[in-house]
Formats: sequence, C-alpha cells, structure tokens
Amino acid sequence: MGVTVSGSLDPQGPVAEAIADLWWLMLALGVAVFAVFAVLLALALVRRSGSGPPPDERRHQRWLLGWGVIGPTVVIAVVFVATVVAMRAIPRDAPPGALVIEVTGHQFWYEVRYPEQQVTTRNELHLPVGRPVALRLTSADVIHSFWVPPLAGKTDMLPDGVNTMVVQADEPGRHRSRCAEFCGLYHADMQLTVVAEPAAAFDTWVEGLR
Ligand SMILES: [Cu+2]
Repeated sequence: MGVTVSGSLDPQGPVAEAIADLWWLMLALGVAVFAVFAVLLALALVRRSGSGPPPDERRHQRWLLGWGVIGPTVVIAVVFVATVVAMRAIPRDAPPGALVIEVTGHQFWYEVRYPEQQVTTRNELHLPVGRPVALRLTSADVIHSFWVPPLAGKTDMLPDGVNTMVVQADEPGRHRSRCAEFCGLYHADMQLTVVAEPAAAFDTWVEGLR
C-alpha cells in the first residue's frame, strides 16, 4: 500500500465528500456564469460593429435587471444554501463511540497520542476505517494548521486551546498531510503520514506499539 497523493477532490470520508460536492457545484456555477457572459459579450461586440436599429431603452433595462441583478442573486443564494448544507454535514462534536486522538503540533513535528490505548507516535496517525474519530488538535509552541485533504478541511492547532475535528475514513489508504500554516524555518518539513486501516489492522498496530 503506497502513499496515495489524494487531494480534496478524491474524498475518502463523509466530511471531505461534503466539501468536494460544494466545490464541484461552485465550479459548475462559475463555468456557467462565465459561459453566459462570454456569449453576451460576443453578441454585444457583433452588434456594435453592425448598423442595426437604435437601441431600445426599456429592453436594455430589462436585461440589466435580469442578468445584472436577478441572475447573480440566484447564483449567490444557491451557493449560500449549499454552503450551509455542507457546514451542517460537518460534525462539531464527537459522536458517541468516537475514537479520541490527541494531536499536538510542535516546531516541526506532530505528536500523536491515543489516550484510550495509551500509546504515542510521532508524525504518524493511524485511523480505523469506518469509525468516527475525534481529533483534539492543539500546539506546544506556535500556530500550526492540521490538514488531511482527502478527509477534511483545515483546522488550526492553537497553543492556547484545543480544537476538535471529527473525521471518518471510509476507505483504507495512506495519505500525506502537511502543516498548512507557516510556522517557522522548517515548516515545509512538517509532515504527517495518515494511515487509514481496517479495525483489526489498527488493533494489531496498537498491540505492536505496546
Ligand atoms: Cu507547522
């Protein structure tokens, strides 16, 4: 099982799926808006070069109202509703039965603690597939940002508090994660390997560490 270079658009869990769906919707709307305006611009240029009848003021105003006001309002309303739906799909608190993992950012490495299993690792995070995981994110020094694109969006790791991120991996796989907030000279070296594996393999891994 090699390291997959999966990104946000290759979602491996429900949270990343909600974010990817929103991204595709915004891309589709953006392309549609661009296409409409490209056609209108081309039409305007063609008409200007011809010698047609004088412009009709009222028709102009209707076009302005339709394409300039109502169109953008509809597009923004659709994006707004879709964003709220996506945000609601991202759990804020750990559901019952979630595995708790404490991840602490250091300059320039990750400390990963499994309080229930009483094991600690460095720069390696293992997740059992199909089980919600509550990541308790914090920092020992400066602000870092935790980001595993195929699983979820970014969450800050702050020195003065704990941010909880709930993720779930639906497929086994290895993912590379990088600190997403410039945190000092060796920021680019701050990498974490995330291994999503079947529950049995996860248990075996924990036993091996003990
Ligand atoms: Cu960092």
